[in-house]
Amino acid sequence: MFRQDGNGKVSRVIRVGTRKSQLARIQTDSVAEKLKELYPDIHLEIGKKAAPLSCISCVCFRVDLVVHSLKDLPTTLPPGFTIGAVLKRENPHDAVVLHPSNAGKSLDTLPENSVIGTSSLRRAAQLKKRFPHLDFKDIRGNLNTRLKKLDEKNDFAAIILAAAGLRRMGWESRISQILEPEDCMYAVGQGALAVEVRARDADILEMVSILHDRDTVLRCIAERAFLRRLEGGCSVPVAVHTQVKDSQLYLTGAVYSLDGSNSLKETMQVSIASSEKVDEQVQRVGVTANKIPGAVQDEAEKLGIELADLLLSKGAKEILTVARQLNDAR
Ligand code: DPM
Repeated sequence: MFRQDGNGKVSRVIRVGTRKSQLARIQTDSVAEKLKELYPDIHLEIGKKAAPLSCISCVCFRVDLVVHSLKDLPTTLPPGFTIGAVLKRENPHDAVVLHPSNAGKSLDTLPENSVIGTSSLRRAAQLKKRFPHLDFKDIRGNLNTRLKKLDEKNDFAAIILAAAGLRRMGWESRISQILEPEDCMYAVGQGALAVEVRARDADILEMVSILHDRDTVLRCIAERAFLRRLEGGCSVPVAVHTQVKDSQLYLTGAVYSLDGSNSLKETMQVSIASSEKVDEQVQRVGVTANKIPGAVQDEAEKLGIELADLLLSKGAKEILTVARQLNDAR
């Protein structure tokens, strides 16, 4: 679709889908702004209609791309869709947001039986083990709702949220503590934004691919391959930590029982020294990154699979099956 302005200048119209929440709008706007800077001649139309995952097939508002938090995207996308860009990861760690009455405290120094709000099995499992004096309760709703529930009631002493989401919302000043991997490892894909497009829209795919950040893509391919091999969805107690250093990609992955008493954690690494071989159109764990050498992406994917296989050989399947059953029965 094209659009003509008052001076007769023609520009391509790119339709961008978004969701209602403030975080979704902020994330969509930030990617739209980047695209606008890189391609001044396009006209971006940001849809008001809600566009859930892969609603880009909806005829009602046929959008060209949708911005998501990568951690909310399944490791296998519905046929016809792909992640055309994974943007440079922000702080991937979890953060503690305290009730104002607890200012100055940390998870360590909060009183016995203080209630911590999170509905993430991954966070609860790790933190229960590490901070046994604390209680954990579900807290639901979008970020605005959660912060309101924390501040305006006395139900929670603190809540745990992703640092990246807090920063995007402009609430960085509420972060009292960033959780280090020793306390709590993050979720697969956490802190990275993803642009979902139609796999066959070659023009759009090419347009957004410039947004890819190489290190983030490789880390997230490894993390997603790990999660997929474990057959974990977005709501299993699985956590990761990745690093790129001296052309090596390091992946630490772990699985937990719901109370964290039982866990498996291992680290593996692989060389990702650059190779010149250009990639064809291949999707790996839902990601298409044509400009990043395919051989290196393959290494990242293999790393995730091999680490998962190592944990599976040590009993990861049993831990996750029990966790899933107990959680479903709650
Ligand atoms: C997923 C989880 C949560 C979100 C599970 C997990 C947290 C749910 C909760 C898969 N998606 O992390 O173990 O706290 O009850 C979500 C957030 C962001 C993306 C908010 C958050 C923003 C950060 C980002 C919800 N999805 O985790 O605080 O882009 O990574």
